[in-house]
This record gives sequence, C-alpha cells and structure tokens, in this order.
Amino acid sequence: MTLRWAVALAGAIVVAAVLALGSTASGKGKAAKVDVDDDFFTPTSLEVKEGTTVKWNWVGDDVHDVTKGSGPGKFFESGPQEGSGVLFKHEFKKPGKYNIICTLHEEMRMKVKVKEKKK
Ligand SMILES: [Cu+2]
Repeated sequence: MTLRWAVALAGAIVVAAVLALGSTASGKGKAAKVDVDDDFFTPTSLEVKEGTTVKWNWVGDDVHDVTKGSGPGKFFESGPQEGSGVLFKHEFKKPGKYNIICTLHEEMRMKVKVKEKKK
C-alpha cells in the first residue's frame, strides 16, 4: 500500500465515523408505529419523546382518517384514506397529551403522550 492510499483510506474512515456520529446526535430517526384497523387503533395509547415521528399504517380495508382531536401545537389530519398500505406520518414536536381520533368512527380513538426530551 502506498502512503497516498493509506492517507486516502484513513480519510474515508474519518468521514464515515463523522457521518455515523452525526446521524445519532441529530435525534432524527426516532419513530413509533400505529396500526389503523377496522375500527380501532393499535396501540390505543403511546408514550414517546418529543421529536418522535409516529407512523400510522392502514391495515384494514375500510376508510379511516387520523385526526388530531386535542393537544398542543397545530392541527393535523390525514384526511380519509382507504385500504391497507396507506401511511401517514406526524412528528410530535411539542410535549403534552394528544387525543387522536378517526372522525368517521366515533369509537376509534387513541392517546399519544409526548414527553419532554432531557436537554
Ligand atoms: Cu375509522
């Protein structure tokens, strides 16, 4: 191995290490999953840290929506979506208690508790 190759290889290793550290430090990539079934959410309550993205995954056949019933921050909704394979994501940026509902089925509801991230 020439010295030039050794230097290039060492450089590549440093870049890879920095990239790996960067992805952890940003706090991104945290996710939680919820199934949207006919007619219920699984789980019905969820506890996550602020900054977590919750992914609702349609697994039933009917039309459902994911709508913010109450909680801090801005309103969000998926709108009516039909069939399995539909995915709706929301990042919970503010700590607090959220009620999530399907406006089409009164009994379809769930809670998301968002805990403050320790600084
Ligand atoms: Cu529904």
